[in-house]
Amino acid sequence: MQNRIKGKWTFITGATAGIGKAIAKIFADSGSNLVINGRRKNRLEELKQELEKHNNIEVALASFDVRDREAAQQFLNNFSEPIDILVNNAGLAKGIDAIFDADHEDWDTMVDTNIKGVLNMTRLISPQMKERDSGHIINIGSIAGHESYPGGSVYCATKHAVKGFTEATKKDLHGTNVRVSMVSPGLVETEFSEVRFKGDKDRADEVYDDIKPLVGEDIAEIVHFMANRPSHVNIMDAIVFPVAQSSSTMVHRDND
Ligand code: NDP
Ligand code: 8X3
Repeated sequence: MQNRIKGKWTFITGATAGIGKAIAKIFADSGSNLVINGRRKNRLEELKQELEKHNNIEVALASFDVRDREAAQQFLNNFSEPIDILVNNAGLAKGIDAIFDADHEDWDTMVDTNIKGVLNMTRLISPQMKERDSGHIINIGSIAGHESYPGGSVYCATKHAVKGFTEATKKDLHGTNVRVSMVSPGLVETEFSEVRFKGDKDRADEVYDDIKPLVGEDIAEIVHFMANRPSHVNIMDAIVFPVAQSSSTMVHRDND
């Protein structure tokens, strides 16, 4: 298959774990230079070493919180390479409480990261893409952006926002050659559930008990496929389940 990614610069938010880290690896294997973002700088440094050892690419570290618009702006002011592909992946769920019990701080964290983080990065990077009349913005949405489930009110709302934002961004860039896409996964075994259940590993493991969930690489391959299409091909969205899942709430366990 033709490699259209080699030599490009790909900016991946949330590359310290899970789906983002898997995207970094697969893009590095295709020879894309990378900007890897996340708050845990030590993890970014380890990943940079690993990626540069096995691939002939440049890797830049962007250790900032995507909620921090000034930090993002400052990084980009000092970064002179053009960003060809922006993967807005950083995101999280906090808690699984019903709306009448949910925690305000959890809401703020989800809304500020999953919505405003994506807005911040897109606002900062899309002008250079528009100016060059080329580029690709790929947002990681969720099945929670297509349907809703109890206990997911705010998380689902943020991912519905990502869907709306992705579609509106495509329309804002109508008539240019900048592509805008989204991937909407179901259950992927990453650190996601540990973060949602605030470090309760047993509860997190239960989410993936008795099923074969997706893994980060499954989603990374789809992001890579989207980015590697010919420049006239714009995939808008891909909903991806493990075969054992048929909706947010329909999950077939081996012992069912
Ligand atoms: P992980 O918890 O494994 O990874 C989340 C990544 O996001 C980490 O690298 C984390 O880095 C980063 N991140 C979180 N908050 C911030 C922030 N404020 N600023 C910068 N980086 C941040 O989860 P996943 O890999 O599963 O999640 C990736 C995306 O996929 C999310 O948007 C999630 O909503 C979405 N998704 C996940 C699904 C799943 O079942 N796992 C299904 C559908 C969608 P650090 O902590 O170092 O900042
Ligand atoms: C993460 C998948 O089903 O927990 O977006 O909302 S789910």
